[in-house]
Amino acid sequence: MSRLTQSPAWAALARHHEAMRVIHMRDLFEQDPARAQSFSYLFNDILFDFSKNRITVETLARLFDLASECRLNEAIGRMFDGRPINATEHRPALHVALRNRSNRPILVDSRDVMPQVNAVLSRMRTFTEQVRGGDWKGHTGKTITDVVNIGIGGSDLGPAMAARALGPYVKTGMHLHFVSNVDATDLVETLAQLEPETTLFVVASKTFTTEETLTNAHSARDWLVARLGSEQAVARHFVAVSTNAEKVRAFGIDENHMFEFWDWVGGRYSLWSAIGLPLALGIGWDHFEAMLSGAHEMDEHFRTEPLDRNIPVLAGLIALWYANFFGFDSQAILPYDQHLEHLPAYLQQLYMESNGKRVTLAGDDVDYATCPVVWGAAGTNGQHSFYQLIHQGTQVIPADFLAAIESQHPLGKHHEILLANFFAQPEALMRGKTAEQVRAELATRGLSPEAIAALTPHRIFPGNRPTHSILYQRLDAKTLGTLLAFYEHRVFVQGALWNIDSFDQWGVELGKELARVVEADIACQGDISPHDSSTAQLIERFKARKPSSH
Ligand code: G6Q
Repeated sequence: MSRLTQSPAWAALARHHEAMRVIHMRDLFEQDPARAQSFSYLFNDILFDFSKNRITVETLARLFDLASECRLNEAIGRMFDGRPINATEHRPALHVALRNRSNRPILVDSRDVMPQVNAVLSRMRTFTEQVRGGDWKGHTGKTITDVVNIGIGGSDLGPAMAARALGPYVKTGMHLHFVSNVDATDLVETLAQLEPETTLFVVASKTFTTEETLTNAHSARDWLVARLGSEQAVARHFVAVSTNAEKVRAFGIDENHMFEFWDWVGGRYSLWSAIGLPLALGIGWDHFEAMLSGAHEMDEHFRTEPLDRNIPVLAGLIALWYANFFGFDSQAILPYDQHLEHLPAYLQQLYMESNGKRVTLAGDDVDYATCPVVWGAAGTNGQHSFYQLIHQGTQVIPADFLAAIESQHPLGKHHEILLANFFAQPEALMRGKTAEQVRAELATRGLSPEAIAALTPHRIFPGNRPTHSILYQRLDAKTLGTLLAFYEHRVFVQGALWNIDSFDQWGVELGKELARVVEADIACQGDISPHDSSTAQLIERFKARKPSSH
């Protein structure tokens, strides 16, 4: 048994779960009229309402005991102090340094990283202002109107999600595009909308070795050179964001046009680094800095607030309570905010790449569940499809509901209707509908006793299905920064308690290696290397039937 499952706090939680398993939230709300206030937390103008969860004061006390036994405070301190918490790669995980607006020194190998962080931010600012102000011209002297980010995974999802989230703040006449998939459809259909003379490519890759990104970048470069008729054009139309200056040079991008970041920035935590450059080009420097400030405020809260008032700690502990004691293995992210439509995909990577691990830091198999499957879609669309399972399926799926008080596009009654759904769904999920209620409803509609008996089981809603409601004033850059940092730290809390490495990603690395072997098989004329018969059959069929033009 692991240290975690052997701990006294774990055993106490297991006993407490026996009691909580049968308690309905409906009753908890009825017994305590102040329940909403007791389990809600205001951070700036964001209300985190955690009251519709299967928790009591005692649950939280027991979870805090577990956090103390696991020395969560020390783990938080180690991250902020730049200790090598990414143990398998011997690196710190210092995304908090990227938005450290206080400039508190943060040391890596006894050297303060803040001067280099600030130097890159300052170069990003200058470049952003040049491009947006029209001082940076394309090869033929025209102003840039379109920015294409070429990157994948952590070098795509963050800026793509944030560019959509902050769409209303993107400069008029500036268009952001994101190409990630090596499927040529992604690049070809994006380029079809663009004029090379006014397009700037940002090649974003931490390693600058990722095959998908480099393949897309080379094809984009060929397109540009062919259209503008000169290799010289590359200098005015390509910049790079990377940790690998040598590879950037080898691609043909001048080092002066490279924006650096560092190996202590994880891909999925890199939005705050130069990976955010396309976003900054769209929304401008003030908004980009506001996003950093919003995240920094949440960082300071996480770093300094006692555990029992610490919002990401509370959310992380509640998630652990569900994953390990109730056995809920899925988590839905349901933004009632169209601008956050890419948030589920972004958080899917953040959670599942960080905490999708099966061994502890010491390399032992875990004897408890780790990361749930994370998924979701913008509300209200989901209500007309998968919410059926959330309400009445056999699984219980904790869900986060997010919405803004102020719409970015006030129009008629749209926002009131949207928010009515945002309030009604968590209420229904919590409350459910009993057999008595169903029978009474059907009786008022004049149904026969037989019809009522037949229909009742189908129309019962068990309720007791947990949700967090996160209600913010308006989705501006600062709020977005705060929300994203909240999620990063919540994921950290879970990983720290599970004693896993939340900052490596060997499963992703595997994908990068596997395809290269098969690529050689596809390219070769003769026999392919040994594979199982299924894989061999698929490769052979592709080779035999692919059009000769490919
Ligand atoms: C993120 C992952 C992964 C990574 C991509 C792109 O944490 O490591 O999603 O961001 O594989 O890698 P490069 O930025 O090196 O191209």
